[in-house]
Amino acid sequence: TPPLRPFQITFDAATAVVDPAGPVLTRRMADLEGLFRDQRAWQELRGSEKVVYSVHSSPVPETPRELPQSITTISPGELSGELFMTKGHQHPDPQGEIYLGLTGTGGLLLFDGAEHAWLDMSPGTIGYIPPGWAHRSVNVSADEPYRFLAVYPGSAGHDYQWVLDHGMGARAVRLGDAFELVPYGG
Ligand code: PAN
Ligand code: ZN
Repeated sequence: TPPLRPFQITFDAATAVVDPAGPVLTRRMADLEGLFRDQRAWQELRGSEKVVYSVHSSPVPETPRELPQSITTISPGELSGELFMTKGHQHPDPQGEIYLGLTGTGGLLLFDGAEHAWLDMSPGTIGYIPPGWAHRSVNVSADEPYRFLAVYPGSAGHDYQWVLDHGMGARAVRLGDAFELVPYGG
């Protein structure tokens, strides 16, 4: 592929439309196997058409030295109290990443294999993900989508099995009008 020329990308924070557009990914319950605490409830809903989250990417490719970007939108919702979330992953080539909150309220759960961390995210917040920290995003609002922009090194890669093997250190669970973090296994 020829080197990229400088170009402009516009996005609409209200709709997640990226122009020019790259790949769009849609995640439903069926795509989230083994991630929610209540596996029985997940089984019952695995055929659901409801979109848990979507990812709109720009056309910048995931290749070394490039800086791809994507906008993730997580629907409001929960499964047996556990808030709607992304799968979460580790970058096999440990490199940093930044998230910028666009709309709604959410959280960035990070886990380095021993310790977890939580960053509150809202419009204007930059969440910094240091190299070596697995990361998952959560929508903490009961009625509004949570949307953020991610910028990451094109050679970082995405390891989803790591989260299935190691967990994320904690889970975000609804508690009245708010939420709490509970131990991953509990
Ligand atoms: C983000 C994530 C995006 C979707 O662009 O890929 O929010 O989450 P999952 O990839 O965990 O399904 C990012 O962190 N890229 O590196
Ligand atoms: Zn990432």
